[in-house]
Amino acid sequence: MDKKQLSNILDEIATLLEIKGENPFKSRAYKMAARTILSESAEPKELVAAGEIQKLKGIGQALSEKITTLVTTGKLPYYDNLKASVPPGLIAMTRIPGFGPKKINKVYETFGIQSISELESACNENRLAELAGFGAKTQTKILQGIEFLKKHQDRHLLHHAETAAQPLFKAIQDHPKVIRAEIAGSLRRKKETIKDIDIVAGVKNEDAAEVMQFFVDLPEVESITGQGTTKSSILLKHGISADLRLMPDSKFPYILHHFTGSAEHNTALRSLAKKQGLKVSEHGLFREDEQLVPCENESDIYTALGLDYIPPELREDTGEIAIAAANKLPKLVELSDIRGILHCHSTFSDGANTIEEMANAVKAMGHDYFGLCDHSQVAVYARGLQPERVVEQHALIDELNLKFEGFKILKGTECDIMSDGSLDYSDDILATFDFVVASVHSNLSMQAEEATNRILKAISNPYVSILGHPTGRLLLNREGLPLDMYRIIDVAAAHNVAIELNANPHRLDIDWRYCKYAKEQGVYISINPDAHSVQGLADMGYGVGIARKGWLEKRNVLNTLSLEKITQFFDNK
Ligand code: DGT
Ligand code: CA
Ligand code: ZN
Repeated sequence: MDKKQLSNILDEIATLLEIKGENPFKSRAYKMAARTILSESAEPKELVAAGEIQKLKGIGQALSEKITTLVTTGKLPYYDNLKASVPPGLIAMTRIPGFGPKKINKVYETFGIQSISELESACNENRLAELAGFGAKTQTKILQGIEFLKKHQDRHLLHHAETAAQPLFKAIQDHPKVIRAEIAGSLRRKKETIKDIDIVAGVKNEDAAEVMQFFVDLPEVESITGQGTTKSSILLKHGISADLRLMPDSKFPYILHHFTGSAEHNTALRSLAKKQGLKVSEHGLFREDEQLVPCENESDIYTALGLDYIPPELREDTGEIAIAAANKLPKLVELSDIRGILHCHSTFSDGANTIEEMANAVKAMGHDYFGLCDHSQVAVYARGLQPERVVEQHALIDELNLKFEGFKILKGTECDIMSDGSLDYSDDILATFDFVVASVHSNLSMQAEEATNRILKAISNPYVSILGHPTGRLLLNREGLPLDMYRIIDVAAAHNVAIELNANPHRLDIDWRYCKYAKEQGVYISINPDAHSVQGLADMGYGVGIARKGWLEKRNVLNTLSLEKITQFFDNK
């Protein structure tokens, strides 16, 4: 059990305790322990072996014993019993946006509500409006949350799908009878949410049944929803479905291409092929006389259609086919183009690692700079920095910077954008930072016009260099502000403000669909992990995937600039 798994279980215990209405101190202790475990550099197994668990902050004897049992046996009777004692419908309710365990406990205790559909009926009958701590507004919010959940419940976040897909894919790829294999579908196209995992593989005909049997027998499989020799479908223990498609290896390029999609890209490609007297499908690329056009890989398929190779991320039918025909596809940004990391948090606000730990980790990634951006004062829930703490932090950064050579910590802030578009620090405080990221965290249920004006006012402040996670959305959880993003990009261009592509897989905000427009207007996109711990830095990969979906090249991404160039950009503000 790694620290992520352990920390998830501890978090789940905290939630279960809250749903049961137990002593809040108890659930808080589990929540804190979950965070502590995550912020440790050592894995739980090592900590247990060294007898270090109990020495960790906030972990007493009882908790340390439970953690030890979990880590050494992979099980914990206390956890199993706790889970069994809570009706499953109550646990399902935790997925309703804005409906937390405390409220779940309240409706259960008061009305005996045990499922989402019972909750929905109670709201429709106006029964929650009178309940203390609820009210008509909360009731409407719950109904909206249930609607949202219904709309999105069959989709999964990119990182969850990827975590679920990797061991599966690896097992198939390593199978001795598999000639080649690839992940296809929306996962290969790096979509921000995924309905199901698609894997394709080339095998010899006579091996197909054996490989399929191996697939459905994998330990990750919860249930089998279909089994054949060319296609099988399973439900994973993660709750995500996966399809495996097998073909003779000579057909591999065609199935890989077809099942990578998108369906819209395939349709557009099919009509282009038709004009050339060709037919393209999962079965192959055929001439009018039904002769197969031999292709060894995907690239050959595009070549046969007179196109440059189109990277999977671009296959969304947003103009990529015409551009590929004109040999004008962009050279998409890559993770190795990144020169520095901006917008991260430290223990000064709500991060789990110190500034020094974060900076060292960024330096170890081979980067040239690290832009720290702790929260501003209004963000009390995140221990936002009062002006005196800013001064203290800057002194510490100056001291740390003396130790580095060819690397620099930049003094940034993630300054809250207030409801009226003003900023949470006065201009004289903002002036003391090297750069300012301005973000919204509160009052996210505004109408489009008011919300857009709020952002426009904020980015018109001369100290703002980057607009952070513009809408404040949480994927599959809350919509965020309904912004007129084109107007915002126009104004950002006029004021020379960069826009963040927040790489946290729960956000991925700015949405990739707007990146091409930003690129055309000459607005820099800054790919920022918004990391709250050293582990969070790895989210950069998701950000780069989304940037590629948005057609971005190295020159469009702010943090591909050298330290000298980015300092110039910030100083010009
Ligand atoms: P999702 O919804 O996240 O699973 O997205 P995809 O793109 O993975 O969609 P999926 O799993 O339904 O199908 C995988 C690919 O198979 C899809 O990207 C293109 C191809 N495909 C599936 N259905 C159709 C179809 O009706 N027409 C065409 N042209 N292609 C299809
Ligand atoms: Ca899929
Ligand atoms: Zn933020």
